[in-house]
Amino acid sequence: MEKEDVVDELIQKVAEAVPHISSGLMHRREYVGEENPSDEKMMEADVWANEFFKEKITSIEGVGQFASEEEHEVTDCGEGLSVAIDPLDGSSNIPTNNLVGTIVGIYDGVLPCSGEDLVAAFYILYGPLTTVTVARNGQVDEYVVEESSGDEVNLYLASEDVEIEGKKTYGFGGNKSWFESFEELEEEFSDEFKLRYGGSLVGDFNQMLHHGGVFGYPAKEGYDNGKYRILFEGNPMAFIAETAGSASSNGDRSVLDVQVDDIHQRTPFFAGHPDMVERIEERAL
Ligand code: AHM
Ligand code: MG
Repeated sequence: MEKEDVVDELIQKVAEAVPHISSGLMHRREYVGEENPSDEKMMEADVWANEFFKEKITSIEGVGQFASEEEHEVTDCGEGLSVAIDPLDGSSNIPTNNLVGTIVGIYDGVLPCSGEDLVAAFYILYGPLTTVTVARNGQVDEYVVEESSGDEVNLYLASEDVEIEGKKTYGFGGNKSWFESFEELEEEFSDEFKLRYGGSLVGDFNQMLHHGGVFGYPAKEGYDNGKYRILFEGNPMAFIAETAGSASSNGDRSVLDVQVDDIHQRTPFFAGHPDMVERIEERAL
């Protein structure tokens, strides 16, 4: 199968899972007493969504590897592209019914590999509308997912060739443990820009994508490499940001340029207007 067709099928298969995932969250909001490879508590919904997506994705012809934020090892499943997924990003938002998402990176390389090997990336946002935001072939498009009959869904193109414009909002995670230099920078930003922060990478990034500005999660005390996992979160979102005409950074250079040696490697993460990202690079680290 051509790589383009594999990407198409991945988007379609993950979107088809949306009604099942949305309706299944209600009864899976308890923590299961286990930790994921990043030593974070797993909710029943995390485990269940991972299994569901894994089955769908590994059965696609043209997918060669599958890796998940919720699994220690990479699964080999044939020949072809490598898929890295954060099945439920922001799952700590589920009990309060705030935004969550699913993030998918599609790499043409053997995992772990760097963001330069990404051929496409997309995220699902489970919001008032469920949307799929896709970056590929130099363009970002946003689709609304609508359930149709049986297991099928329709994807309606809502915004074509989305570009990140302007500097309206800012938002940064991890505020209890920021380093002093970052606190100073945040104070400056709070005088100039409007704060929007919801505790979900997908939700917060999506807001920045539409309003313009910057979103990030810096290195902080106890987390010298930040919180986000580069393969499942940092790279796909950086790829979407850069494809939408803005910048990404780990505080020093584009997230996509960072060498990745470990499946669960973390990274500081910033994405948004190039001027704002540049100010972070100058001051924060
Ligand atoms: P998760 O994928 O395990 O849910 O973790 C990532 C989430 C992001 O969506 C969000 O930006 C961040 O963790 C919030 O972190 P914190 O709880 O430190 O504010
Ligand atoms: Mg996540």
